[in-house]
Order: sequence, then C-alpha cells, then structure tokens
Amino acid sequence: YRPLPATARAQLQDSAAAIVTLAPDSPTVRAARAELQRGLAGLLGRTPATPAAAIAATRLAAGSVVLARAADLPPSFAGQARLRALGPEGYLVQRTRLRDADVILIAANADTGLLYGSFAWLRALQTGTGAADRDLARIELASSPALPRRILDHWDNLDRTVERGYAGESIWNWWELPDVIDPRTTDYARANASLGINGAVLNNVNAKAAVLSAPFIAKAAAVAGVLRPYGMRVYLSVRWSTPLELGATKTADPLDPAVAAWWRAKADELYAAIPDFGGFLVKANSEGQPGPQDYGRNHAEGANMLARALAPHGGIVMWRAFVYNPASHPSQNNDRAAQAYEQFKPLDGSFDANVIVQVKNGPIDFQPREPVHPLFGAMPATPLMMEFQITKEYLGFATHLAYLGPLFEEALRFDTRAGGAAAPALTVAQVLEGGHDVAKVGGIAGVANIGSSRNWSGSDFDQANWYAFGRLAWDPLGDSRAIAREWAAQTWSTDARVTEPVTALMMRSREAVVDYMTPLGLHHIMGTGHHHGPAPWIDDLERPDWNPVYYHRAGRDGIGFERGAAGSKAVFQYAPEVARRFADPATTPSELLLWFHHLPWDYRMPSGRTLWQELVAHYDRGVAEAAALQAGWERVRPLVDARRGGDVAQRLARQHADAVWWRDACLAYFQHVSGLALPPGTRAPA
Ligand code: GCW
Repeated sequence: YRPLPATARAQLQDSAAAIVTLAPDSPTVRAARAELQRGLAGLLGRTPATPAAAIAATRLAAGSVVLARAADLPPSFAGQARLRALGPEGYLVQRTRLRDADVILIAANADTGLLYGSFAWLRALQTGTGAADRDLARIELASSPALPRRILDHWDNLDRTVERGYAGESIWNWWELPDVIDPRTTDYARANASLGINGAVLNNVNAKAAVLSAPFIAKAAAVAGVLRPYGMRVYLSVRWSTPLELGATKTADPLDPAVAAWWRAKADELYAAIPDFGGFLVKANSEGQPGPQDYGRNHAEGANMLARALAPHGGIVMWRAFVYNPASHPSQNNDRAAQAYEQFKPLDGSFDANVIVQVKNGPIDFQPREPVHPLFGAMPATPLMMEFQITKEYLGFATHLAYLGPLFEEALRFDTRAGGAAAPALTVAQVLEGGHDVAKVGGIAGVANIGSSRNWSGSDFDQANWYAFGRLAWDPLGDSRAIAREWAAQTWSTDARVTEPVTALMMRSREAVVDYMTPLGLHHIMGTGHHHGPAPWIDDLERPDWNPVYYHRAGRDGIGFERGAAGSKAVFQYAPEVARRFADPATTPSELLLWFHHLPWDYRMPSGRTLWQELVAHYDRGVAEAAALQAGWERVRPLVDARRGGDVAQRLARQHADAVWWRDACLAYFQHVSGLALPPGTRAPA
C-alpha cells in the first residue's frame, strides 16, 4: 500500500478518519478492520481510528468507513434488496447516509463478504477505479463470485520440494508445523482473500499416504487455523491406496466395506481436527498413481466411496479427469488427448452430489495453447471444475514473462456449443457455473506458483498469474487486459507511463511464447521430464506418448497430429458444431491447425504462404516479440525501482536467448526431417 498521489489523497481528506464496525466482533471482521487500517495508513499516510462500542453508538462521524452486515443495517436501508441478491460472499460499497451521517459503507451478508469488500475498496482506491467521476470518496462497488469454489492446488511435497515449482521451497514448513507458524502464512491468506480465493489444497496430487497420519493432520489443522479468518478452507490431496499402505486394510477396493469404513473414520478424525475441512483432491489411475481401476472399479465407484465418507461433514471430492495411464486403460485410438473423455463421458450422472470432476485446461497438459477440453459441456449431469496451471511448467518456468490472463480468458470464453446448434452459447465459464442447471455448480482450481521465494512466485511478473487466476475465479468473464492493468498499477506504479506499457507487454507475452515454442497448434515438444527448452527430436522413450515425435509427427510428408476422421477421431468428442469446424483444416483456426491435422508442408494457409513458410514466420515472430519485450521493458525500467527493474531485465534477456534456441532448434529439426530449405528472407540461421 504505497502512498496515493496528492490529488487522490485530497479527495479523501474529509473521509476515512475512522473505521466503524457495526458487525459483531469475529476473527474475520477483525481481519477486515486490520486490513483497512493498514491499507489506509499506507495509501493516505494516516491511521484511522477504530472506535469501540460503535454498535451501540447513535451517531457516526461523517466520512467514516462503516463495516456492516445486512442484519446490522436498518430494514429501511435502501440497499437491502440489492445486498440480499449478492449472496453469502458478495459485497456492496457505497456512499450512503447512516444514522444521520454521510459515510462510506462496506456491506455484506456475512463476515467474509465484509473482508472481500474491504479489499475491493482498497483496490479501487489504489487503482483509481470504481467511481464514475474518479472521485475516490464516492466509490461504488457491488460484486459477488460466480463460482462457489475458488481454489489453489499446491503441488507441494511433504519434504518441502514443489513439483513443477519454480519459486523455492514450499511455503508450508512441514518440519516445524504445528508448533511454529510462519507469519507468511497470514500474508498468503491476505493475498488470497484480496482476490476471493477461498480454498487451498495443501499437498501434491502425487500424494503420500503419510499426509493422513495424525501428525500431518495436526499440521494441516494449524494452517487451517490461520486461513480460516480469511475465508479459506483447507483441502488435502489423498493417495488412493492410503489405508492399504498404512497397514489398516488388506485392499483398497472401493467396494470393500472395511475400506469404506476406514475412510469414514478418517473423515471423522479430520473433521474433529478441522471442522470446516474442505475435502479431498484425488489423482487416481494416472501416471502410475493407484486407483479404483486397479480393482476393476471405475472412477465413479472410487469417487463416491470417498464422497460418502465426507458427505455427513459437508466435504467434497474433487476427482481429477487427468488420466494418463495407457496400461490400465488404453485409449481406443491411441491418442492421449482422447483418454479422459473416453473414461469419464460414460460416467456422467453416476457421481454423488458432492463429487466434482476436475478437468485440466487442455486435453493433453497445460500447453502454451491447447483447444478446450472436450469434457466441458459433455457431462451435463456432473459438476465440473476447471484446473488451470498457474505455475509455468510449459511456458518457461519463472524465467520467461508469460502473462496467462489471455490464456485463461480464451478457455473460459470458449463456446462449447453443447446446447446444440439452435441453443444459445454455453461457454466453459457457464459450464463451471452449472450450465443451464443451477444445482450443478462447479468451481475453478489453479495449480499454484507460490513458494518461499521473497517475491512469492520466483519472478515479479509471475505474481500477475496468481492475481489473474484469482480475479477470473471470482468473475470468469473478467477482462484479462483490465486485470493486467489493475495488477500493474498495484505492483509497479499508478503512473500511466508505467501501467500502460507494462500492460501492453503483458498482453503480448503469451502469444510470443506460443510463437517461439509451439506455433500453429504444435504441442508437447519440450525437453522430456523437465519440460524446459525444445526437444522435438526425442523418439526413444519407453512409452510412445512420452516422446515429442508422437505429438508433432513431422516427416517428409508433412507435420501435425491428425485427430479428424482420417486419424484418431478425437475431434468428434466435441459438440457436433465444434467438431465440424475442427474436423476440416479449412475451418480449423490456424492457431490449432496442427493440433487437429497432419498436413503437407506445402499446404496453403489463409495468408497465402505454405504451411512451412507460415511455421517459420511464426518462429521468427516469436523471437522478434521476445526482443520487443526486452526493448519495451528498457523504456519502463527507469521509472521503476532498480532492483526489480534489473531482475526483470535479466529474465527477459534469458527469455530472448531461449526464444532463439527454440526457433533454431525446432526449425533445424523440421528441416532435417522434411528436407526443406528455409524460405528466403527468414531471420533464422540456415
Ligand atoms: O503434466 C504432468 C506434470 C506432472 C503432474 C501431472 C498431473 C503432479 O508434468 O508433474 O504431476 O501432470 O497433473 O498430475
């Protein structure tokens, strides 16, 4: 909370001298008040008073900031109906008359809404938004989240390593918990509450049985105690075979009564320690993890058994659809992209009400660009959750600048056409909201990019991806450019000479990465295992779908993965209208062309170029864009602090070098397999 410019402070000179709490005291109300005090002290340079006994007071000081629940306001308050419509987590901020005084009211139906409203008002002050005439004393806000579950999934191991983490060790210090609690846990909760993120899965989906042992439950309970006032619930990833591995049962068959009884008792134990425990996240029968299929049972039988243990306590099961296990369940057409749909679509309607199927963004795996997963829209009787990856496993780790707002937005706004050709749009965002059936509300999860690195995310710009995820989780139809601008104003400077160019750099960054790594729908050609840098040549790994050559299929005849009628037919997993569009190369958007089609090198693109020329042009553009990011930053750099300015510059230099590496390596390899020369005029070396 850096000081606002003098003109902005002047607008508030008659306001915010006091924070008056009409809501009864609670840890959440105290957190809201503390945040307002801290925020106003930073922004205005003066600490507001927090008079006690305000509830009984008959008069309020003019300009006070008032925290009140609907129940604390008179029935005659004009905003009552509006407030009711905002639900349990929504908030209303407005200038209003209360007890004969003109005040700034932050109102909600419940304490968490008061906290969210406080953060929203501070954000509006910081970014100078929310008031029609830009008068910061008259900010008006009303908002409520579209989805009830907005969760960060930590892939944090119990030894504090983080799978696909590029920001240092896990922020959960399992060694020292529950006795020692790092104060950063509170800051983590504040950051999430400022966005409305209301849950955290503490441990990796590649889970260890030990997380459900008594000592770890006590550690998780300690974390839950810190997060609770901030509206956040704790969830745990569980390993399917836990009771078997702990020696408590002889099998992990979900239909074995002893197994079900063990999970029921475990749920009781968890809820005794964490009364508002959120539930389980499960990766089963995927990448070698155990699961119900090991016993001849399906995903629904597995998920429902766990769901019944949690149901009496109000917990949920988030069952991942990321199944990647050709050994236990080969895909019909030997296409990894088709597996999840093949296994889950037939189970639509057979999951218990407290199971949410969590579907990854992209039928393969969080690539710089993938088509939307075909399960969205295909399971109308099952609540679905989106799983985005905030940590940049496939987009240059924490080194490359790649703002993911546009990537999230592209997926959320995709129209599945699942209602049929005559029906109105059914976007992925609407599917998460329950489609046309309001009872089937799902949620959204993001694989966290947070670690104990000083800047939380490994790089300053990667904070923006946590931020954008949170803002879009609250409002899935939010605008990624507006979100970038908001973040830039709060993170770098409110000076438009900074926010505008920073926003512009962020907005072009993801497409730059697509261009220099995997243009035109190419995917999964990165170095195997670590996934950093190009390796399209790898062809000798044990499983075919581990090899980049499996995905690009480049040879003398052409390049791309045919998923249409002449290939794996995976395209027909989409709703008919979408399938028709993607089945024909002529109507497939060029950014997904090689995802869906294998085409000859001389295939004529809409631009008039051949496919080969177009591919080269994209790689070249990616490198040029990486250079443009560097040049753009050099213009901003004098206006920001030297330490962060220099850190970003170093990362951008490395990004540019990596972009050149990607282009040169991929083009050299594709030339090698195709026998083609580089088109004249390309910048790539011959
Ligand atoms: O893409 C793969 C990642 C794994 C990850 C897996 C998953 C947690 O490379 O590291 O494991 O996805 O999502 O389960």
